[in-house]
Amino acid sequence: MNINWYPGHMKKTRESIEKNLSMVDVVFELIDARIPYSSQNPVIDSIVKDKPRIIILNKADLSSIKGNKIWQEYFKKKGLNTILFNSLDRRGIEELIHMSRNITAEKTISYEKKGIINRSIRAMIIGIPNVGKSTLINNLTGRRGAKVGNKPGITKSNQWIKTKGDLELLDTPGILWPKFEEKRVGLNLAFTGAIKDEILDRETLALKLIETLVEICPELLEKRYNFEIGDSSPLEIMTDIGFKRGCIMRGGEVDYEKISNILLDEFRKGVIGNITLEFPRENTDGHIGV
Ligand SMILES: Nc1nc2c(ncn2[C@@H]2O[C@H](COP(=O)(O)OP(=O)(O)OP(=O)(O)O)[C@@H](O)[C@H]2O)c(=O)[nH]1
Ligand SMILES: [Mg+2]
Repeated sequence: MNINWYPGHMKKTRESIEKNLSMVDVVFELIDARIPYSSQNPVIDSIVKDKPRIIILNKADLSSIKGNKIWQEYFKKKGLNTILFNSLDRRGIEELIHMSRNITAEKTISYEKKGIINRSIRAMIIGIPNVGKSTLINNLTGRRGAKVGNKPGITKSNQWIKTKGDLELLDTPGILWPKFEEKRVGLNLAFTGAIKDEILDRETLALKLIETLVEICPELLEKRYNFEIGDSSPLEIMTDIGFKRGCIMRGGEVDYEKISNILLDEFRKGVIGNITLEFPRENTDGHIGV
């Protein structure tokens, strides 16, 4: 999905998410475990307010184990419920449902006191584009997911889907705008494919990715492409990898477009390794802090 965000659009989006939030018991906030800072909406706290929230560090199958641990701790320390997740895998669902029940227990008890028993927990998924919202909805509902139809007092366009664990999920996720201001954030979003490649031409983007990987995990880059970095510049590295991978044009020059596409694609698929691109400042360890 290609969205151009402008102030009026953000206001409208915010209002529509807030309207939907008022109908749910818990919010599933999806962020990308490779770039937890860059992929979190800048005003998320003011949108969600005190509604119970679970931070889902999605695509945790692509980020590093160390990064996962550090970020999970980071959010926990902020008092937020956080789980590491892979939307493509069904195994995390139980934990998500369990956590949803726990953090909405008080509400459930107050309903039960009023005689309303076996009430489903209602949830909504929010996050920036491409973070995995639809994948999570599909995984939660599975093939048996049946629409439960409109509930009284709910605008017609909203459908609730019954999911595993007796959850009811709003079928339309809230698509939030990403952070824009910081250059590093823009790059991270482009590296992971959250924003379209057009912000930078792919060759420049791939060079920036090499520069970043040399800083964060030079050993993974060397291992994957079987070379030694030494004091090579990103362009020299790209040229080297290009030759190695046979990305050569007629005349013997490296096909930079082709090798750039390969590098970006392999990074996004996790082929280069499990890589977290940013860390909380207190855990930078010489890495990129936010
Ligand atoms: N490896 C991995 N890939 C994932 C995960 N979740 C989603 N994806 C992939 O990420 C891409 C985007 O997933 P979607 O579910 O379409 O994302 P979305 O948030 O619905 O995106 P928009 O509808 O554009 O806002 C797809 O190629 C998914 O297969 C995950 O946990 N791990
Ligand atoms: Mg989607």
